[in-house]
Amino acid sequence: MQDNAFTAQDLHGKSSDRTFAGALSFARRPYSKDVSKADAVVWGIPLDTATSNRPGARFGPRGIRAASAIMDNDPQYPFGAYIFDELSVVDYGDCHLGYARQGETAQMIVEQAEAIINAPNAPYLMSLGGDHFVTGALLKAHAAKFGPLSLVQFDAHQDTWDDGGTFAVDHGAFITTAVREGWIDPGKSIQIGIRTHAPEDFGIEIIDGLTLDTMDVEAIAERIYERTGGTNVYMTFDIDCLDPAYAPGTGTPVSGGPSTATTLRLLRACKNLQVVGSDVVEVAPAYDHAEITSIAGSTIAMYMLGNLWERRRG
Ligand SMILES: [Mn+2]
Repeated sequence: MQDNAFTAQDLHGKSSDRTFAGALSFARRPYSKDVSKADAVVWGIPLDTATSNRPGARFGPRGIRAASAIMDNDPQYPFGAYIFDELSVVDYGDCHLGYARQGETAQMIVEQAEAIINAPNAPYLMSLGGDHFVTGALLKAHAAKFGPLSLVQFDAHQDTWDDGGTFAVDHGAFITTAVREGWIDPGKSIQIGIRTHAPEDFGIEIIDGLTLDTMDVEAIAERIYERTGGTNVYMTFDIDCLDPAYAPGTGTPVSGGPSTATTLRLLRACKNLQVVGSDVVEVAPAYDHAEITSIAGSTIAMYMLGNLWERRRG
């Protein structure tokens, strides 16, 4: 049947939707607010009012979903299997936000995220931004459940700017808040691809963009495993980690980042991390060309689910 996003009878399996047609959800997974049978939940957070430069990431979830349509009907590369036959995934739709109520934004995200991850079956939550501020709220929700998290952050930016002592609605300051509030353990956290300077690093390890370019993927992964030491990891992927050649459609692009291929190899090398939640943020389709960035974002998101599928089947 057409339109698997709302006609599916089961959370598993593939759709028969043509790539160019049908109702869009992430990889044609069924839309549902019932997560009780889901191993993983995909959720959009269409917010871009925390951006310091170009807005537009509020259209990120829509762009990623559209680009993910092609990922459904064939086995997912490079996993060599149809991962959704075993991994049950629902698309929960988008976070409800009041764009004019900035002061309530964080709490709205936190409460809705908690409703998902604290369901009795404890589904894995993969969120689609939105600007990077959403990750602050997601860290708060996950830390309330799992305790202080080891953060693995792919990004051109440290996001450690002054938050003014509050949980500021700022996509460049949420790390400051997360460290102060104890949502992340900076001693077990690592940032990959950084190529800007912020005044603070809070002791978080950094593999900067130019250094990354000299390292092989296995060596980078080893540093990530050593740093996180088998603890609960939250993985956040700011699409501006990629070089603008591979991800032009984002709000704050910075030259000198890795290619999509290198990044995907790195994500595969990280498959044994104990990732308890993840997100892909800062995809801004208005600046994109030929869906380059949305395709990259949807592929990174699919790798996150593929790694989860592989980890769960042992
Ligand atoms: Mn960034």
